Amino acid sequence: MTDLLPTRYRYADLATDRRWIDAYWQSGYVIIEAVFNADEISRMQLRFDRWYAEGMRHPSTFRHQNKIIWIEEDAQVGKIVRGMQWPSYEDDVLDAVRTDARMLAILEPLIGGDIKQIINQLHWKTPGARVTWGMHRDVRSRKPAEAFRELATSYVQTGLAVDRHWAGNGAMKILPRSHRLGCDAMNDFAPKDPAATAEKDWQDAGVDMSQLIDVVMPAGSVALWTPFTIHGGGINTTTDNARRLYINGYVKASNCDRGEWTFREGKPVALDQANQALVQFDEITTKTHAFYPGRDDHTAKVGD
Ligand SMILES: O=C(O)CCC(=O)C(=O)O
Repeated sequence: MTDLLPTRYRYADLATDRRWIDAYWQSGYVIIEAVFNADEISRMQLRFDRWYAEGMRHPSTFRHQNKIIWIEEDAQVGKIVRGMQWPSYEDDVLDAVRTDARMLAILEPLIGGDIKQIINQLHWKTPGARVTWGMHRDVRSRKPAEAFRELATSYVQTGLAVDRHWAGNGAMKILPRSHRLGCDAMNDFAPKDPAATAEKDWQDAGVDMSQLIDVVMPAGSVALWTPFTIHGGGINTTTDNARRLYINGYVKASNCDRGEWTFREGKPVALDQANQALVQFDEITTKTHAFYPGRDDHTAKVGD
């Protein structure tokens, strides 16, 4: 086997130490520390807290076009917000992060300067709650498949640590080099139990999980991984340490029929809340009102 390159770098070194680019393709992930500073992280934490509070005002999962806030009942701690998508239509702090020049500096060497975004997502692992995203490959969510061409080399997922992440507070796990493993039969795998880390399912499918790593990150770091990298899991077993992760998923624009434009020729593109792009919600142009998925009253007005 060729020598393995380091998978951990500092943002300030990226321009001179270009090994991170080959490391990403070689290992299916890299971790870049010190991308955002402490003041920026404090501002993001406040916005995460604001969205969490907004979520808690709803009786159940709430959708308004691309924006969705996932509410769950946890056996230990009761009602929680698990995550949300597309805060950036309404949140200037989070919006600025997804089009930040540092994000472009990380993305451009991997997928060029014409970029769309198909994920803009916040994850909370509330202390004591059994919240996890069982081990999986993101390819399972890139549907319909024909809308996502050359997925392996066109799509980069980024996860920004809005708190320090470590095993105790539920840091995500990654299986290095798992993007090249094959095991394609598991590409659509999602555990039936949303509280399962699902490591055993992959073992049962013949994947050696002994090299699994915790994606340990100081706040302000950004982890990158590919759509075929096996990742997920992690449970926050602390009683008082939040674990907030800001995920932005980017794609080479020419290879994707969905998503919001993010950079055109390396220049940021603003979102237009009134004209949202087709991303994952297929009824984006026909169901323009807010509603509670799974409830009878799909026209329920909320927030007033
Ligand atoms: O929030 C986490 O720890 C898991 C994230 C993840 O697996 C995903 O976004 O695909």
